[in-house]
Amino acid sequence: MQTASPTATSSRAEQLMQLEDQYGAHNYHPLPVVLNRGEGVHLWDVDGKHYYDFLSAYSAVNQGHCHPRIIGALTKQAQQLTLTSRAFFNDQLGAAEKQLCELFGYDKSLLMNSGAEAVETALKLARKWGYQEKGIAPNTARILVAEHNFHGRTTGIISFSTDPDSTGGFGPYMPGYQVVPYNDIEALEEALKDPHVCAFMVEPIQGEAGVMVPAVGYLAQAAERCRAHNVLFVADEIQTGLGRTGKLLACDHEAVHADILILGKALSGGVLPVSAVLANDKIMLTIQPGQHGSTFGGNPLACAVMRAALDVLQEEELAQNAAKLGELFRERMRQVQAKRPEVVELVRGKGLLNAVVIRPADDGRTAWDVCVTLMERGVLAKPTHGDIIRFAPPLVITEEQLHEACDIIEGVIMAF
Ligand code: IF1
Repeated sequence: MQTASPTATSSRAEQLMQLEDQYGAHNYHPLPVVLNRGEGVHLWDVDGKHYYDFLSAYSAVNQGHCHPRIIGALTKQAQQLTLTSRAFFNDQLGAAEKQLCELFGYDKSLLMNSGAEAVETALKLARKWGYQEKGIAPNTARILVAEHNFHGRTTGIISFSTDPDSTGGFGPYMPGYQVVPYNDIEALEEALKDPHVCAFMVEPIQGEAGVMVPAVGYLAQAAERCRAHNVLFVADEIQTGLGRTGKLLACDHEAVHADILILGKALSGGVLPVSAVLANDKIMLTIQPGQHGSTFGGNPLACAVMRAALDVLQEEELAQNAAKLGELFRERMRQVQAKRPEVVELVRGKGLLNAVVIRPADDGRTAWDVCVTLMERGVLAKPTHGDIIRFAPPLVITEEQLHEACDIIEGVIMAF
């Protein structure tokens, strides 16, 4: 694939960006590229320019854009039955729930739509369990979360965010949460002594915070400390799950089996919103009929898509590919760091969830400027928190495609 030459965005692209500016909320600041086609690791803009996708819609497109198996399942089911609501049974949900429970090793699953909805579901389950099983006094349950967490954008979830951009101006906040430092067992142990604590929810690797990988053993020790204090260990694997870090789940790197597992994003291969919460009966059955739900949760279309997305993940051995190519990517980036230590501060990640921290240039140019130049050269990535570029291509990427994209990234950094 020849690399794209730098070109100004066309009038068509400008026109489409202007539409969003005029008629859309300004809750994002996208890179100035207007996409209209995706296939595997490839994206094209309205002018036909090619890009390698190194964001994967924040790990929702692990199986690659428009995977034929998943699109096939979507179009077949879409012509048969898309939504019944849970007022009735349908012929897709039970089989989808079974596949989830057998693949991840839990008694039961509860299907929702967005990741935030699954996170809220997990928090409600943890509280219910705390009252009914742990005997915590009504309305006094507390949930521990990690500093620099990202679990979604609802008013409940941002109540325990430590990011001013996520919380500013949205108060008042939901009580019942306590923030503990990430990757700090002693601090967690201290907080766990509070008998009102029913759960500790954590990302196995903090994505939005900048791909913060905890010390080896942290997840296993945290889970063990939670068990010792009769507190639920809740893993938010919405971004790190489904092969992204080189294992089916990031928790698998430490053989941790979370009491409550939260999945989303690539659960549908990026085709439509599907999320899920998995737990064993003693937790899941604390919610009885009429106590939780959602209009689209567990709809037949989402179930058909999810089943195909999970099949693709396993049959194409995407976790294994992520492990192998992730090592290669970090090696390539460390070679660049060795050549330009004044530009590349550090490289970190696991599997194909990686980040390169860019030192701002003397003239004020930042990671954003690197991403704009990457875009012009045909690689799409987005900075987070100013100086960190997250690189997360679809897990279907080949070694040849990875090297081609690394050549582009190296070229941009060497010229930065
Ligand atoms: C945005 C971030 C990533 C997540 C984890 C729950 C959710 C997310 C670990 C909620 C969602 C998305 C949200 C999107 C950008 C992206 C993101 F930058 F916001 F933080 F990936 F890192 N748990 N992450 O990563 O899932 O409700 O979005 O389906 O809000 O800008 P959702």
